[in-house]
Amino acid sequence: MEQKLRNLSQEALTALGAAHTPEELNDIRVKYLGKKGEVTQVLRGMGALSAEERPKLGQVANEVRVAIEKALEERNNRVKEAQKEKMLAAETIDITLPGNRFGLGRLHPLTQVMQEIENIFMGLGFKIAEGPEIELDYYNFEALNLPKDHPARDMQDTFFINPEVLLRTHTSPVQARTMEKMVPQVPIKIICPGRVYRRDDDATHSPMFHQVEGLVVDKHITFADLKGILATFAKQMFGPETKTRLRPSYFPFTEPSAEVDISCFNCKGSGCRVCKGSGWLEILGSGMVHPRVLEMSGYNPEEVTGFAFGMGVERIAMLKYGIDDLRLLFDNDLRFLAQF
Ligand code: 2U9
Repeated sequence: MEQKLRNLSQEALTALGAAHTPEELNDIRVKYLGKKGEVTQVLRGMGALSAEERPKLGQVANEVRVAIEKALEERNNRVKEAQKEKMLAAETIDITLPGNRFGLGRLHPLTQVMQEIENIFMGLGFKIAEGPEIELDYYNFEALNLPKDHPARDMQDTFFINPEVLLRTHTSPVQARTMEKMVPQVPIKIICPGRVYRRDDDATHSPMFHQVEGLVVDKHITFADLKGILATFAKQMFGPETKTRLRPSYFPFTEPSAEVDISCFNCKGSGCRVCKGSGWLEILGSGMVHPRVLEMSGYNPEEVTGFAFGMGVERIAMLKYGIDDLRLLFDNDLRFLAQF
């Protein structure tokens, strides 16, 4: 019986050495020291022993019990400690690691160019005027000297919503509305930035694009004012060395009309890839407001005159940044946009 106790003790201590969880430890405690445990069973069997054998064996049994209990406690402490260490290791936060940076957003290149144009004209005393993108045929065409049967309407392929309502093909209706609202007051000195729509879609045309148009109406406004303002704009937008040249042109809402070219900012006029060898780049259209247009909104063309101009923002952005396909501006590919 004594040998059996010693064997059990050895067995229990070996099992404890291999236990790694509180559950395993508890199972071992129950197996050897529980009410029906193996050591307990041996102790119960002691009644059958003789009076001489009993104290001796009692002592051994007690030693075995104490040894197992002690080993249990020690192992329990070790297991708890190991679990705590494992938890701490798993929960470690290295506060010296660099954080995850948020990518900084930026303005779309078109917005940047638009704001640059707006700032230049605001610096020259212009106010910003805005109007609806869904427009009446009247303000988009009629009030701009483009009656229904006018052949010049063919110049713009229009998205009509119904025969009287359309997506504006230029921001000119904003100027027409402003004149109608202001008449007979002068001066008017506004720029009209915004989206416009035309049925056109290729590497240099988009069905939606952006314009900035301008209008000045006052007494004694001449072609020299037009030239001075637009030359100043060109220098501020493309650099102080920029030269301007005017070429005769035709628009139904201006007379006379002129296209404005700037000296190529890339080759300074000697001819290169950007200006296709000519030394000049077309940047906008302009002209003196047609007397009929002034009359349509109630101004007397004998008393006031005006000049107007218009530019495509995408074209300006493409020239300025050397972009060769307009569609890049609308694809929203961050690899492209992040370059500006
Ligand atoms: C009113 C009177 C006159 C606006 C003008 C242009 C010339 C012009 C084009 C440039 C490139 C449009 O984006 S584009 O295709 N525009 O050339 N626009 S004069 O003239 C006006 C406007 C409103 C009441």
